Amino acid sequence: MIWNEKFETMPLEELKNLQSERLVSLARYVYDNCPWYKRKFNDVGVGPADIKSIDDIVKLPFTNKLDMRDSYPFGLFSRPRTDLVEIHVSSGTTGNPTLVGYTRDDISLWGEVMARSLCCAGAVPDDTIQIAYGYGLFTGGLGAHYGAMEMGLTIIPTSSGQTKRQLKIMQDFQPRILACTPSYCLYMADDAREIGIDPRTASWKIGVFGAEPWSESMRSEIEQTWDMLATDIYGLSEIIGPGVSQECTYKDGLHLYSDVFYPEIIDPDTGKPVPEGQDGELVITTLTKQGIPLIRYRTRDIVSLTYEPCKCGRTSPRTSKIKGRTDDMIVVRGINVFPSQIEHVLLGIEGTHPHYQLVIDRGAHKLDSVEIMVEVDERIFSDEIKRMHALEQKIKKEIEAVLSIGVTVRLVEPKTIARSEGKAKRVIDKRQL
Ligand code: DLL
Repeated sequence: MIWNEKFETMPLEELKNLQSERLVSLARYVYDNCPWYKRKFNDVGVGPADIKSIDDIVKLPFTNKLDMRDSYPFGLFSRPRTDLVEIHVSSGTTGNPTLVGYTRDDISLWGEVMARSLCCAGAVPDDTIQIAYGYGLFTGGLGAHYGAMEMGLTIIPTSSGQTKRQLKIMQDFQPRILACTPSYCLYMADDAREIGIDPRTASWKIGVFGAEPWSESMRSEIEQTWDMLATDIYGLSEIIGPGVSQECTYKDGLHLYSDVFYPEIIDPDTGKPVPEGQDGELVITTLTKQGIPLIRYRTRDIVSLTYEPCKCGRTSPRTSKIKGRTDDMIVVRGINVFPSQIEHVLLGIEGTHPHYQLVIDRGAHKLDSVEIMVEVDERIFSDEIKRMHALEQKIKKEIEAVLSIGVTVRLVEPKTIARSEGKAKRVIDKRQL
């Protein structure tokens, strides 16, 4: 399969009927097969018979990451462990990790939505894809792999890391598609130059980048550096992995496969829906998954959603790029700070790189301090102190204007900030909150 024309271009009214049918079966399925859901439904006094259409979804309770951790390992599953053919784990900072498992049909679904995504990004069956997302418990590598298999691409499963080898493989086999985190893609440009490769001559012409937040400015930087089309892919392990939504070549929002993943956008504080086009927390119900179906799962990711038709002809609703998280947002001296705001400023300043790290600390006077380490060009770093100081002040002034809090800026040499071959670590919070 290359894409699913029937479901991806279905008139909205028909789509709604399909979603309704699927929700009715889902409510019955989890109630009958997962004691955890039965209890949860009973607690709020709702049963499968109350669910007659997709509009009834609001009667059902939300689920969240804590529910998954508390029922670790298999409490939220609707199928016995013996029906699962694969298990993945999403890393967490505290407590139990989040375990997800797939039946054979779930893996087929994953392959299909990832194939839809690769096609949406512009891949064609004759293409070769280099998959530099990590393979293993992380869902990035294998998810992209199943989609590429489904679509019939030639796969180079390099996984993440060993950058020089990635570059050699790119030069030798000339893949047109690259799948990895956006920060790793930029990181590879440094190594390319170091070994004498001009990134603009690389064979990669389409990037399928996700797993971490990245801004429009970072997109331009990647596109200019590598002379490629950089598209955004979104997903999360709990729902399926990568392949929940993906940008088409118009790059005007991410097409969310709502025939299988039903989206709602809510106000994170009240749980109530927000009007179309407004920012809120993305909540997803997996309409057809078998192993660990999730009902109204709170992703904590902030987006807006539109049902306006797209120029590409797909009717699926589109989300904005992920604008932040309800939980990763850092609050400093009472002000909400999103790392993406800082990235945006840096990308607009000549000589700086989007490699940065925020270090937040709480001093003796109980005042939070924010230090921003920013990598700058070699050329600037070896310049006179006076010029470096001026650049530091410029960055400081611009960031303070955007964040409305005082910060210190420290310029550091290229490659000072620890690189990740997976998701970039942007914030070090030393406060004991
Ligand atoms: O990151 C799945 C994935 C792999 C998506 C490869 C795309 C590509 P988790 O490790 O469970 O799964 O992390 C999910 O990462 O809730 C978002 O906060 C963040 N995230 C994923 N994609 C994007 C994106 C994978 N395109 C969490 N933009 C999600 C911003 C993203 N954030």
